[in-house]
Amino acid sequence: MSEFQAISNVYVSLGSNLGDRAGNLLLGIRGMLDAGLEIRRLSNVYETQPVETFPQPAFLNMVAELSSNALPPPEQMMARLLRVEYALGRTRETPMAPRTIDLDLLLYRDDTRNTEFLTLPHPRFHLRKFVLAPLAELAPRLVHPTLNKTIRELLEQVDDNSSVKRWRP
Ligand code: PH2
Ligand code: MG
Ligand code: MG
Repeated sequence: MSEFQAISNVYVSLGSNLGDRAGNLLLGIRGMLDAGLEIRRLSNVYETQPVETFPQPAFLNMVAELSSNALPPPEQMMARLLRVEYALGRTRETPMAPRTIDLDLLLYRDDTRNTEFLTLPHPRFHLRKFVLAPLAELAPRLVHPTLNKTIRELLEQVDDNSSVKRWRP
């Protein structure tokens, strides 16, 4: 195998706005590692204003880049992410309610899917500055598989004026 591997193009967004937000992000990362998902790089952490939802506490958001080593297929990967969420006390009684942890599969290489269980690429991430800003740190030149624009272009063009700031504890 080549020593120089291509960028894996598998990205997960992490978000928390309930309880110990930074601690929950760390537990989310730990949970993904324990679930056998190899994380290659992490973005910085951002404090972000809630969007597309009723008023609620500010989020901490970040993005993880996964290594393609031993990567499970997308559905299995989503199932593992849901298990990590559940283990960290995530409930789904009220849609869009504040959450201890949210793990969203943004991109799985160039795969596209549209089932009840999983849509790929994530159908709204290109509209969300809280995803595009951390993702652009890791992969500015990555091309969105269906929109055919780079992450940097999507961030420059996004119609989202919500506050997204580097988090400093
Ligand atoms: N997640 C949502 C809806 N709105 N807003 C911010 N700032 N961060 C999030 O992670 C987020 C959101 C649905 O999952
Ligand atoms: Mg989400
Ligand atoms: Mg989610």
